[in-house]
Amino acid sequence: MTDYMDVIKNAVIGGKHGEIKGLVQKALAAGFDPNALINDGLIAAMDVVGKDFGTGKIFVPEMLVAAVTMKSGLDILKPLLVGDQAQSRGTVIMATVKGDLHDIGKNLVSMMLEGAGFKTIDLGVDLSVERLLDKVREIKPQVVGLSALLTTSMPEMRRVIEELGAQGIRGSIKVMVGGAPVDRTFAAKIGADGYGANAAEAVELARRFMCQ
Ligand code: B1M
Repeated sequence: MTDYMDVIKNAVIGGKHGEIKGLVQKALAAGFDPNALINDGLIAAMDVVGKDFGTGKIFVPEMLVAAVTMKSGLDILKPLLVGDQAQSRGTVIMATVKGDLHDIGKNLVSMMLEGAGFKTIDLGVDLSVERLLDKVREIKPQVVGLSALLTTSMPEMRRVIEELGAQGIRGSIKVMVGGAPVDRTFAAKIGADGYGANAAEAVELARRFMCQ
């Protein structure tokens, strides 16, 4: 039997954009679990890509093609993760903070939240504090989820939390943060309500917020 997990991982690493959708479809037909394909195939591949970029083995164009390839793979898996939203568990606003264009992790968290029954409004990347605050006032979500992949964009998370406080709306909103350089200590230091190491933890956190 073909080990589609390895084939898919290598396809993302190699930026085989034209092949990935077919490979994911074949893996599903062969009985591979969608969540495993995401975690052990697509995400595992991006870890390798990140390391190769860090060591200078590859450069931004290769990293970009790998990201596009991963997104195409996710497109096939997304409908399988999104569940019944007839009864919304609550509203979550998701965004990647100002100065940061990385959106794969944030998209994954949004997908999993939707799958868990949350109404999820994804505001995209490079989101300014001002625009986010406007949206919070308009939508009145229970949870704001912030993603950052760059150490240089992490301080924007603190700015969002401070501004929510300055506008007098911090008390009615839970803020969760995540992204590769973020950790629990940083989350506590900036006054976030919680930190998710991955999409599953983010969903768990959002569920807990709804019970508080
Ligand atoms: Co960039 N990049 N990148 N990049 N990139 C990193 C982050 C880097 C670590 C690579 C490296 O050096 N090894 C490095 C950052 C170093 C640092 O800050 N210390 C880096 C750099 C330097 C850059 C540029 C500056 C490169 C340049 O131009 N010279 C540039 C910056 C652009 C900008 O943002 N202003 C840049 C650009 C890019 C691309 C555009 C080419 C592309 C992004 C494409 C896209 O997202 N549409 C890209 C990519 C693909 C990466 C790596 C390789 C992969 C990121 C990824 O998608 N991972 C990355 C290296 C790495 O992280 N290993 C790297 C897969 C994804 C599923 O994981 O996003 O961590 P992740 O999300 C996880 C968890 O973190 C968590 O759940 C997700 C699922 O498990 N999570 C949350 C995420 N958000 C959450 C929110 C939550 C809870 C959990 O609650 C709200």
